[in-house]
Amino acid sequence: MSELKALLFDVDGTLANTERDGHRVAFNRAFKDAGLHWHWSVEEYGWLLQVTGGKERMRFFIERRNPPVPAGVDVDRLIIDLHAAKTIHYTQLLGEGLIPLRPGVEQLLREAHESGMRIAIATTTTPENVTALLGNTLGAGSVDWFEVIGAGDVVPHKKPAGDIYTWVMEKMQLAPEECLAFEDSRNGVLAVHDAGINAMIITTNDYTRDHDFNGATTVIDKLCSDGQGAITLLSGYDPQTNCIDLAAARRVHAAAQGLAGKLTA
Ligand code: XBP
Ligand code: MG
Repeated sequence: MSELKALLFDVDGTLANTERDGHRVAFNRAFKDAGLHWHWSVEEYGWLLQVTGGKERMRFFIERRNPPVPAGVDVDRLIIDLHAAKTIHYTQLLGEGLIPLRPGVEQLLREAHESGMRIAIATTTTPENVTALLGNTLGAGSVDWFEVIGAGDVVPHKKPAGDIYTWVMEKMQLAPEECLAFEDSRNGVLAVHDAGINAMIITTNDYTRDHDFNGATTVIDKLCSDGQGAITLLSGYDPQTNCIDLAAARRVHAAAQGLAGKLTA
């Protein structure tokens, strides 16, 4: 059996609930600044989340919803400019400190960092957004806890393709069976599997609760119990804990390899 050597984290929806009150709000501000009469409601944004990547999501919106686009505007240019403006709005929103990490995330990251467990990021979002989230929640310097940050356009195909996970593992010289991934969405599950990784913990959120998580090792509603209650196991292997720490992460990793219960301390 392969030993667990690294934890690979998705960002949006997994480390923090960034989509509804972060990315969505930033997109709407960018649309307004550009004089566009576009607005993404909470519900509409849930539908748009089927496409990962902000630029790709705007293109999908234009193609499928046919919103008013000023005459003579080059759509490719418009998307690039809107996305740049959106990134500025998003990082400003994070700077206001209104988007916290999800329960248990800081605890697990700190334990991993302090004990020398290798950690990395595998996300479709823009690199500046990752740095801003980590800096504004865990503090300046926390970005250095991560051996590799795989983000945004560094790979040609975003999730559900596995490219970003493959890119991260190549940089870290890791095999898929040495990794445990943390995701929150169906696109995340598909990306993790496409990269050949079997072990994964899903933490659901309001936008992803009803997704198909078939193939995930453990599906729970949060990493740790909080003021709202205990962890609920939604499907898969029961990590038998109220907080996913490194010991629980190792159990899930072992379970994914079909060796649940055989792991020695
Ligand atoms: C995250 C995304 C991203 C963000 C926006 O997906 O889909 O597109 O919504 O980021 P995942 P950018 O959590 O599966 O990585 O606008 O910076 O692309
Ligand atoms: Mg996500």
